[in-house]
Formats: sequence, structure tokens, C-alpha cells
Amino acid sequence: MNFAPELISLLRGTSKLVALTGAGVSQESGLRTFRDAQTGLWAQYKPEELASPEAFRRDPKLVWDWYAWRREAVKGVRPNPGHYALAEMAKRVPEFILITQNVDGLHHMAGNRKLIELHGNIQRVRCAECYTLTETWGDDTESVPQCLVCGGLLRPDVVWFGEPLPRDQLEAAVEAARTCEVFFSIGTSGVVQPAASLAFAAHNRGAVVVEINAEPTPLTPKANYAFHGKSGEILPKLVTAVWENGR
Ligand code: BV8
Ligand code: ZN
Repeated sequence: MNFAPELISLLRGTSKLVALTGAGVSQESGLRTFRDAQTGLWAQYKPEELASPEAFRRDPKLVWDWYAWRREAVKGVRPNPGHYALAEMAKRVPEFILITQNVDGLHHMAGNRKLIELHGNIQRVRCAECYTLTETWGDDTESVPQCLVCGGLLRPDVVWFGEPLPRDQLEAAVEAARTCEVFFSIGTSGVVQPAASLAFAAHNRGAVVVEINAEPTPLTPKANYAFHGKSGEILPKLVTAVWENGR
């Protein structure tokens, strides 16, 4: 895979790079994306139907079990070369900020520490009423486990559709997008807001936008560089070309 010499020199010289990732970056780890149809018991539901406060009010056990099923799926997978390439970039660029829409925790597992989890993390559980985070809960119960502080129902510490993003995470993400020199959009269909507007905010501030996605997205026309393929194949090659070859 050849990368434009000007892209390589840009990345070698950049001091502030921001990357936004979506479900596509975890696809090669064996996790289904939101676009991919769900399987088994969950095939009859669209993710955005289950990932909502309305669904939890209507049938809390169904939503709880869906997240328990996804937690098991995440436990069974490992970061892929795309995740590790981003961890490598974090070591090479003076200021590297990784913003993810993913709740799977694989970026952290791959070693990224300057990480903004915009939509939360599926391994964390909190009370739906008093927000108390809890480390332990029973998954094998007939009903949804309850909070030991107020008796409220426990729920995953993720952002559901119709819920606001955590203010500090969102502000940090917007600030990063507005002040970066290079913005990578990786493995995201660019549909869900406000995450999908970050790349445009960076573009409008003159940042160079690089898209890596299996297919074109609404961002593609604005991208200075667009690579349509698998992030687990393209990112390692890019890291090698920029930071390993000819240094
Ligand atoms: C809010 C956590 C308001 C839970 C998630 C403006 C216009 C229209 C609608 C809205 C709007 N503003 C707000 C909305 C509503 C809504 C929204 O955007 N709806 C969409 C559907 C139109 N947004 C919200 O509700 C947000 N909240 O607005 O609150 C508010 C404000 C104040 C006070 C009260 C309320 C909350 C949004 C967050 C929801 N939670 N996740 C969970 O995970 O269970 S979103 C979830 O879906 C993911 O986190 C992610 O963000 C999104 C899925 O998108 P992607 O990650 O991009 O994945 P997708 O499958 O779509 O695409 C994968 C891509 O990868 C594909 O393009 C594919 O080609 C590519 N690919 C596949 N394999 C590979 C690959 N690429 C590279 N390599 C590969 N191997
Ligand atoms: Zn509580």
C-alpha cells in the first residue's frame, strides 16, 4: 500500500493528532458493528432500539441481558493490529488524543491511555437512579440487580440514544477536534451525533482529515485522504511507512 509522500511528511512533523474511532475498528477483533445485523435472540432488535432509556423502562431485564451478552462477547476478544497501531501512534506523536464511540474497552487494552470514551464503557455498571458505580453485581438472577445504596436498578455505564454525553468527555473531544493539526476518522459510518460532527469541526478549523473506513461515508468528500479498506490492515502499514521506514 503506497501512502502519498506529503501525507508521510505531514504525519512525521505533526505535533497534535486526534483520532476518532467507531465499531469498524473492532470488527477485525470479532465484534459486530452496529450496521451488522444482530444474531440469535437479538436478531429481532435494532441496536438503537435496545440502547435507549425507553427500552430499559419498558423491559429492563431484556436490556440488561443484552448488555450481559455483549460483555461476554467483549471478554472473548482481543485488540487487533488496528488498535495496536493507534497505541503505537500515541508513542510517536507529541500530542495524540484518541476519541472512541466504542464501549468495548479494546483501545485501553491495547495500551492507549489518553482516551476519551464518548459513549461510556460496557464493563462499568452504575445505578439508574443515583448513578453510583458498582464493581460487583449478580448476572444470574431472574431480575435486574439493584443498587446497594438506593435500591434502584443497575444499568451499563454507557450513553443511550436520547441521553446527553458526559459533559467533560464531550467538551474535551470538541476542544481536541478544534485544535488538532490532523484528524483521523476510523471505522465509523459517521451517522451518530454529536460524535459525527467532530471531524467536520476539525475540517472547518483547517485540520487535515484522514478517513480510514471499509466504505465511503458522509465525511469522505471532506477528507483530504480517504483509505477504504480494513483499519487492521491499513493502520499498521501507515505506522510502518511513517515512523519505521527510512528513520
Ligand atoms: C443526544 C453506546 C441529546 C451504547 C451509542 C442530530 C441529527 C439526527 C439525530 C440526532 C441529532 N442529534 C442527536 C440525535 C439523536 C441520536 C443520533 O445521532 N441518532 C442517529 C441514529 C441519527 N444521538 C443521540 O441520541 C445522542 N444523545 O443527542 O442527546 C440530549 C442532549 C441534552 C439533553 C438530553 C438529550 C447519544 C448518541 C450515543 C448513543 N450511544 N453507543 C451502546 O453501545 O450500547 S451510539 C453507538 O452507535 C456507537 O457508540 C456508535 O456511536 C454508533 C455506531 O456507529 P459506528 O461506531 O460508526 O458503527 P457503524 O456500525 O454505524 O459503522 C461501522 C463502520 O465501520 C461502517 O461504515 C463500516 O463500513 C466500517 N467498517 C466495518 N468493518 C471495518 C470498517 N472500517 C474499517 N475496518 C473494518 N474492518
Ligand atoms: Zn442507586
